[in-house]
Parts: sequence; structure tokens; C-alpha cells
Amino acid sequence: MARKTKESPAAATRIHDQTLIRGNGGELHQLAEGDTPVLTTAQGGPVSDDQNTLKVGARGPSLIEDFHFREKIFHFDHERIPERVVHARGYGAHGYFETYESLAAYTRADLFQRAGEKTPAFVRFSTVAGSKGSFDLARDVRGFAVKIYTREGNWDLVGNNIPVFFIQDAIKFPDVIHSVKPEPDRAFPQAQSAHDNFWDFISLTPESMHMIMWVMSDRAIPRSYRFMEGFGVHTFRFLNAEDESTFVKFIWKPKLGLQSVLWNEAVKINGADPDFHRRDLWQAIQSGNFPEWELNVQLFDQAFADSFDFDVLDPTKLIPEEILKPIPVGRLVLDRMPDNFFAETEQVAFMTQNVPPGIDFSNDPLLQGRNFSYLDTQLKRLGSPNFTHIPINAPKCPFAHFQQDGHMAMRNPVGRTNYQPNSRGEGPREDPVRGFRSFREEVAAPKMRLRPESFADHYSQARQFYNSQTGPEQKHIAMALTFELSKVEEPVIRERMVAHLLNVDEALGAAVADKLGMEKLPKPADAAVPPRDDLPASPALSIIENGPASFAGRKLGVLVSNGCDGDVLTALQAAFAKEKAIVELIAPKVGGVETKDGTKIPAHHMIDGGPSVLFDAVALVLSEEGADRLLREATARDFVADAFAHCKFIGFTPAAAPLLAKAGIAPDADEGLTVLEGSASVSAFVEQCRKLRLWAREASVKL
Ligand code: HDE
Repeated sequence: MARKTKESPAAATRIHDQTLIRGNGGELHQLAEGDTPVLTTAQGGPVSDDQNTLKVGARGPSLIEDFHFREKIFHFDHERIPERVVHARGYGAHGYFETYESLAAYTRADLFQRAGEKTPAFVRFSTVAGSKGSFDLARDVRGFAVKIYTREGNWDLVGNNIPVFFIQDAIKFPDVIHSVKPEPDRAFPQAQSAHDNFWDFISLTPESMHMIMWVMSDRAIPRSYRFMEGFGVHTFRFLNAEDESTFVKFIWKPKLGLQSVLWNEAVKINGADPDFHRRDLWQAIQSGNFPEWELNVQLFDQAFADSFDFDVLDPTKLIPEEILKPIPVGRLVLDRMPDNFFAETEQVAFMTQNVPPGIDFSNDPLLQGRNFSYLDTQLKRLGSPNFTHIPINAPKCPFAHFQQDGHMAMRNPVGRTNYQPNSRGEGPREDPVRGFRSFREEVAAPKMRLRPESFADHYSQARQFYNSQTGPEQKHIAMALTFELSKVEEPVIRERMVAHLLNVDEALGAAVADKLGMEKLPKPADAAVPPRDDLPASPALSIIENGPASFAGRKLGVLVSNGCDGDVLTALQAAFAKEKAIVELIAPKVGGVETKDGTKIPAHHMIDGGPSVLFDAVALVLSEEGADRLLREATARDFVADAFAHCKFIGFTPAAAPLLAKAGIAPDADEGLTVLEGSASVSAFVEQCRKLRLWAREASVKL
């Protein structure tokens, strides 16, 4: 029987909670345990039959009178809203931001005033080019959009995992996005930049060269959201209580260090698990391994801005960390998945113009353009100016204004007075002290459409980025450029791109030209400003230089067979659990295996469903008979061959050696192969796995 219960605000937003039903007076009833709620229409009418439409007889035509059927289909027909024009594919999570120390000297933003204060946050990660149903591991920029529900309004830091952008002026955004999206006459390729339109546009847009270096690097194929940095990109301003301004750039640094996959891996992961990044975040949060990032700020004044090599308003430039050290000011922890993907992750509306008092914009022309775009796009996508009434977008602080009506208005001002000033003293009034104030910048100049000369150097930081990469990373950039340009059909576009690359790095340009089979090198592109040679390498720009010191948060895949050594398996599981890593078992059948002492162990994957690309390191714990059977399975050979080719560490019991041999790998081929015999060998294997990959192997493996 249903019991009557008092309606709480939480319950009101959870009417889909299966334990609550509404009574005739709209009051909520708590169902007793074991009760099943009665299915109703959206109007609340109980439904007697949800399996059959209302018809004339059992075999006759359907009746239009069937309001339950019509309501159900009507609602279904309208389930989709427009996907985001960019960043359509994304995944979000809840958490909090914790302030380390008061930043009152620099900003009066309320969230930065009190050490140790936690402010609720929601984050959405995304790819840019692909549609909502595309795969996670496209070569692409990742969105890193953070909404922090501060006590003085929502702060949205709508960033990317790359600190610079393709273009310098927002007016070019539709062009760069049109060029990367599927070509309009054929509607392919999906979620790929490897096609003529993109490279045609890029090769005619020298300002994009710095960004192109990042996008062709492994930054564009991250191992997981948990292992990537986030950047606010633009220069912003902090304003303190005296309205004094300090320029600021925002950087999120992942606690688990940086990590990416290889392109050959990415291609295979997209087939094996198109939701690879979603699943990773889901699994981490559901298992209590809450991902964490530190918010860092680069603070500087006008004198620094004037003396810096590049214009701090140019979004195609960064300030190297070695020149301006990032200061950690707080941490972001993601500890809860949304209750419902659509309600929260799909309907969340990020807007660059959401800044609390104490944070202000700079004149970066990209940021200025974005401040128009993000409000406009929400109306298209969410369909009503009342999108702030959706719980995920509503502020969590008190708010009061006279905005009213419109589609789906959930709350309107109450009472007679819906304007101000009013003589009744009713309703909210502005507060010049607490309220948002813009930096009082003097601006006087002729109205014009002109790119500043200080934005004209398009190659120097591209070169600096390339020079800051380790050997394997430089090689990956060359491979990525070769792959992408090999998909370009028009030779003139390839040539134009190589001409730019020659300005970034002569050897890189020549190597790509050679791999593309170009017979003659083109002339380097005309440069508005000659590329500089004197910018020192910045180790902060390399992923490999900023990897983790442990295997924590990573995944070990263990291939097991009937009759395998249960002690080795238990030792591996214990050692990797201690390392805070995840261990998953792959077996010929998902039902699992029986170890040699007769213990039954269920598997997480069958061999066809658990290729080694899904893991950071692998172990082969096989019996002789098990190895012998796997020799005949192509997927088992691929498991081993791929793990080796992807420079992963491989542990194996002696009986697994024939499977290695079948994949063309000598058991002592290099130091990345560890024989698993006894506990010392397991510790040695964990130790090795902390390095994530044996890059030295890459030279001997052609991918
Ligand atoms: Fe965006 N961008 N963008 N962008 N952007 C959108 O807003 C836009 C840019 C970024 O998870 C849209 O709500 C313009 C830079 C992220 O919901 C849209 C320009 C950076 C997300 C839009 C840029 C970003 C968006 C589409 C050039 C990194 C996903 C849907 C001036 C600093 C947010 C939406 C989410 C989304 C416009 C350039 C990051 C159309 C006009 C630079 C992470 O408003």
C-alpha cells in the first residue's frame, strides 16, 4: 500500500523515482517495499493496457481515440533535441572544486576567498568534429568544459585539452568547422580531419599552424579524459576588491599524469569499444577512483604582457610554463555520474560569458566572439530562453530577477510587481558593491576590420612545440601528418601543407614529403614574420615528459586459460590492486576458466571482445594446453602482437612462450618482456609497467 509523504524539494525533482507516485491532489506517496508503481499517462491517468492499441475488434483498424497510444508516440517522436553543432559527442560527471588558499589579493571571485571551501561542479568532456553517435577516439581536440556553481553565480570555464586554437578571430569559426565536418555533397568522413576540405582550409590559414602541431600530436588521441590537461586558452582577467586587474590563464593538470594512445591503437579501439572514454570515466567513478585535476593559474601584469614575445590576446599562442610558472590554486574532483544522461549531460548549457564578479574577459577576439555564440546556441538547442530553469543549468545560489514567461517557464516572479524601479519597494534591486563590474579599460581607436600586426608570427611557437617533443612524439607527429595528407586527393593541397611544414621544421617537412611520395620539395611558404630559432624547448609541452610515476588508474589485461597457475594470477591481482590499478581477465570463454588447482574464475571478456588495445599492459597466464589451443586463434595472436607493437609491457608464464613465438616475438626480444615465475617477478613487472610503454621498442616495430 502507498503511504502519504511530505513533498521535499529533492523529491519534487525526482518524480521518476520508482518509489514515489503522485496522489490525486498532486501529493507524493511513498510506495511500500514490494509495491509496483502504477503506469500512468503523462497527465497522470492510470493505464490498463500498454501492450495493445485500441482497435475495432482484435484484428481491426486502430482508433484515433486511443489517447494513451497517441501521447506515447507523440512524446517519442519528439525525444531528440538538436545536437551541439560542435562538441556533439560528450560525457559528463558531477564533482566539486576545492579552493587551496584565498586569492583575495588577485580576485574577489567568491569561490577563491576561503581555503578548503568546496563548490559543486559539473564537467563535460567532448570531441569537436564528430556527431553525437561518433566514436570516442577520433583524432580531435577534446572539450573540457567546467561549470562551477559558485555562491555568486555559475562560472563556466569552457576549455579544451589544447592551449591554443586554429583561428585568431571568431568570424572564421564557421569556416574552420565547416571544413572539418563531413563534406556536404557526400556526408563523409565522420569525425575525421583526414580529408580535402579540412586541409584545403588549413593550408590557406597559416595562423592555424601552431594548433595543427598539437592536433597532429598524441594530445589529440588521449588515453582517457582522466589523463589529459585542460586549458582556458584565452587570457582572462582577475579583478580584486579594489578593481585592480591581473591577467590570468587557466590550466587543469590531471593528478594521474598525462597519457595518450598510439594512432594504430586508436583505430582499433574505435572498433573494439567506441565508448572507450565514456566507459573509462564511468568505471573510474563507479569504482570510487575519483578523477582529479589541479587548477593552475598563470598570473601576469601589463608589464609582462608588453614584454612577452607574443600578444597575450592572440589565442594561437601560449605562455610557456618555464617562463611563467603555473600556480596551483585548487582541485577538481569528479565523484558522481549523472542520474540521467539526457537531463544533465545533454541539456547542460556552458557559456563563456558566465563569469562571477572578480573574473573578467580580455579583448581576445575569439573570446569576444564566443561570448555571443554560447547564449545564442542554447536557444537553438534547448528551445527556450528558460533553459536556466533546467536543474543542471540553474544556479545553486539565491537568485532573483524579473525575467518571465516564454516556453516552458517553470517559475515566474510572484506578486503584482514585475519591474523595477517600483514604488512598492518590492522585488530585487541591483547592488553596485556586490554586483559584477567590468574592468575600466580605456578604449579609443577607429572602428575597423583589421588583424593586429602583433598576431602575425604563425610559425615560431609551432616550431617551439615541435622542438619540445621527445623522439617518439616527433615521429608520431610526422606519421599523423603523413596519414592525414595521404587521405587528401588533391596534390596541390598536400604541397601547400608541406610548404608550411618546412617553416615549422625543415626535416619534418622533408620527411612528410618523402613519406607522401612527393618527388620535389615545394618552396617554404611565404611567412609574414620569419620563424624564430631562439625559443627554447619547453618540456611542459611533452606528454612523455609529464607521464605518471605509477600505474595507478591504468588497466592490466590478463589472458588466462584452463589449467593456468592460480597463484601467479592471485599475485598479479594483489600487486596491481596495491598499485591502485584495475585488472581484467580475458579468457577463451567469458564464463571463465578453471585454474590448475580447480578454482573457477569468471572472465571479464572473451578473447574476441577483449583485444589488448583496451589495456595499458598485458599478462599471459596460460597453461601449456591453454597456450596450445590459443595458437590456433587469430585474435589471441593479435592480442600479443598488438601489445608488442604498441610498446606495452608483457608479463608471461613460461608456458605462454609458444604464443609469443606464434606472434613473431622472441621471449627475450627486449626488456619489456617479463617471465612471471614467483612473487619477485610480479613486483618487477609492476615496476616496469609504471613506465607505461617501452618506447625504445618502437624503432624496431613498423606500425
Ligand atoms: Fe566553442 N562552441 N566556440 N570553443 N566550445 C560550443 O556551444 C564557438 C572554442 C568549447 O560540453 C558551442 O553549447 C565559437 C574555443 C567546448 O557543452 C558553440 C568559437 C574553445 C564546447 C561554440 C569557439 C571552445 C564548445 C556549441 C570561436 C576552447 C562544448 C554547443 C570563436 C577554449 C561545451 C554549445 C559542452 C561548444 C562556439 C571556439 C571550447 C556553437 C563561435 C577556442 C568545450 O556556441
